[in-house]
Amino acid sequence: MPVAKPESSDSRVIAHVDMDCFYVQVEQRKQPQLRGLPTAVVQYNEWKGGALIAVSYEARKFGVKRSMRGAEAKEVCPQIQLVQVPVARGKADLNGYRSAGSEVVSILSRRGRCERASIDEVYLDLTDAAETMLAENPPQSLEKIDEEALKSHILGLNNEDGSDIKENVRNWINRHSADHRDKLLACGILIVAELRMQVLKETEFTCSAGIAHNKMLAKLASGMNKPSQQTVVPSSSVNGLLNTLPIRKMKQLGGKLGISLQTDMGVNTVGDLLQFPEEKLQERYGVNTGTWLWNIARGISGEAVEGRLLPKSHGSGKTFTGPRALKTVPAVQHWLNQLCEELSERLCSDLDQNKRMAHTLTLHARAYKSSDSDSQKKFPSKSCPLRYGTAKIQEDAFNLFQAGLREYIGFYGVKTQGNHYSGWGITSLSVSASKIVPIPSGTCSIAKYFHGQSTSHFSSMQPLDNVNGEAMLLLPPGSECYSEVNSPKAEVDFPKEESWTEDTVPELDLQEQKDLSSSLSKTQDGFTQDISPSLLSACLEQSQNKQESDITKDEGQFKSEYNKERKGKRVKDKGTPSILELFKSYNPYPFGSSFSQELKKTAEGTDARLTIGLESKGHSLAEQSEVGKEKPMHCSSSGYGRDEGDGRREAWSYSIDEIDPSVIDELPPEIQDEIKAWVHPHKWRPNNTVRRGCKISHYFSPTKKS
Ligand code: DCP
Repeated sequence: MPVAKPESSDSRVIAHVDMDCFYVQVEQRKQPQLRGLPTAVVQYNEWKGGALIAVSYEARKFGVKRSMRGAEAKEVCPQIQLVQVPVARGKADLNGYRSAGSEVVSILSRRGRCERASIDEVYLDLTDAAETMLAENPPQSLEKIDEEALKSHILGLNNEDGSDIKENVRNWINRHSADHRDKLLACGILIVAELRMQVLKETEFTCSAGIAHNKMLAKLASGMNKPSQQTVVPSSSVNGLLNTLPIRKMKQLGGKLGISLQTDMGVNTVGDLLQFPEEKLQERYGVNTGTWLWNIARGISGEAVEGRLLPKSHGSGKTFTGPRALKTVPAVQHWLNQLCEELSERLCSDLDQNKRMAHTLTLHARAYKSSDSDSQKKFPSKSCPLRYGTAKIQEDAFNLFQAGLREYIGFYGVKTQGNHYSGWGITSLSVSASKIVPIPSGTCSIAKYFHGQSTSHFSSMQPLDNVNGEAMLLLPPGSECYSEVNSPKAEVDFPKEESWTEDTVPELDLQEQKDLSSSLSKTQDGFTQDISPSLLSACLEQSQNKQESDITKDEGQFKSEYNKERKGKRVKDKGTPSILELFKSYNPYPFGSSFSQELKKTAEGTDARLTIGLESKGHSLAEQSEVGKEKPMHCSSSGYGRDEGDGRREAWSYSIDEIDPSVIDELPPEIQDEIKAWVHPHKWRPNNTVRRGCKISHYFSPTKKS
């Protein structure tokens, strides 16, 4: 459900930048001979020339639409150039488009806080830049206003008297009598025009933009004048813009809520909402949604630009329409393996490049049953904690699928029909990784120790109440299953996610992505405490050699970002993040074993020890270890599945004196505090006996040699 957020300030300058016919532009950059020609990108599916997923503006003039297939487009525009989307693993490969989007983001983010909303859309908060310009270099002081800015469309600016449009825009920008908010927007016009020209210069792509005082209005405006133009919404023209706007066109009102407003309240345009007092809307839709509706009718939206250059989730999906529907379990498994392989690759590169880890794996599918009275039943989406490593993701995704299928066709259906066609078909499959959070810098080094070890799953997520019992039966032991079908979050309409690879079918894919992201992304809550170094190892395997230098290079920057983030969150966090928590999440023994940690301090101080060990079958290995001996301890793994049998784990035990204080700096700040608190009053002696400059990982080496 939408949530009303108070307007943080009514003098913000927000831009929404949307690339024009984005995939077409990317393909035209690769093949410059296509520039200026009617062109469309078709998806990977040769049936009737493939479905169009992006159409150039030249082709649109001929009536070519995204809903068409290639053959149909040729009928209305015989000279159309059809370019097939790149293909990998038998499906669309969107990596090229994704990185082209990143090029644009890196330029746009130079002038203000930047939120990447999808593969080709960005929000910018330009308030500071506009305030600075107004204070130091206001438009009136400029010798020349750039042509691109003069081409802006300013809503409410009357051009009907035949006067020179550009001259009107120039006057509007230069008005001395304008209020502060309009003056800021005038600066926004100049800044956005400049950014768009810079994008064109550096990437060869054109884009369009909306400039307003909030995200909602900026987004509405960006699509009003395309391609390669910008539209401005001064506050005086908000009512005019919203009055006639069909209610379902508003973000978050395309679904059930919009339908209810139309059918139950007779609201067809946003303006129609104005007649209802806030209390009435709250009565009908709840306090939050009621207030939100009351606000949007007046163009009020407090939603902040998030300052996020990276996607909130990664996903990989494919559609199997018509005769391509998957009708056997092995066929589904084959495709799931492909999708998971791609997802895993992306997760690893995200970890490698951005030091971020995802925590939740979700499987979505669309299905039909050929003979069923319950044909409306949806294939349930299923989630579980995400384990890194392609094989593990494949295994878990397949188990999620089986859980979903069992729920969809019934327990006995699955049992008796096995792999044979049994009247069901899968028309789309997707896997996604969400709850992506940055990893604190210290764990990079720690993670190296865990390289190659088997993993269990890790997650801070608590199972939902409505976990499906049957589904649980099919999940790997130790995995929780989260059913998203009944999740209240599923109704929230979220912007499409950036990092999707989908073999697209125009009529459903983006909406599906939105639906999916809505059910997943809302839970993203910044930092979590359950850092699981072993998860990292699966990816670190892939870039082991490179990693050493990368980590060293990035740690400083990452640490400073982490510290910055933590500063804001510390007060809010429930409980104190703890190194103990950190190690608790590394639990390779879901059954019968658990982690134990202890810090043994003695009054004398020199015997103080940091011990991190594993308990097995009720015995703490740390306890078995003779305090003072540094011999690593081992026990057998009883982890599930393919991890069985490879497990030998160690306990670590150090005298406080042996720990180089400098390595503590590698840990997240609250853990540093905690360790220092342990040591104090035992006294922390910086010039102790230890080797300075070694890494925290040294202390986790199974063959510690001091
Ligand atoms: N896309 C897709 N499947 C869809 C819709 C879009 O694969 N059903 C891809 C192709 C588009 C890109 O996403 O180029 C961005 O989508 P937009 O909706 O922003 O549309 P375009 O950028 O193509 O055109 P416009 O200039 O109208 O924004």
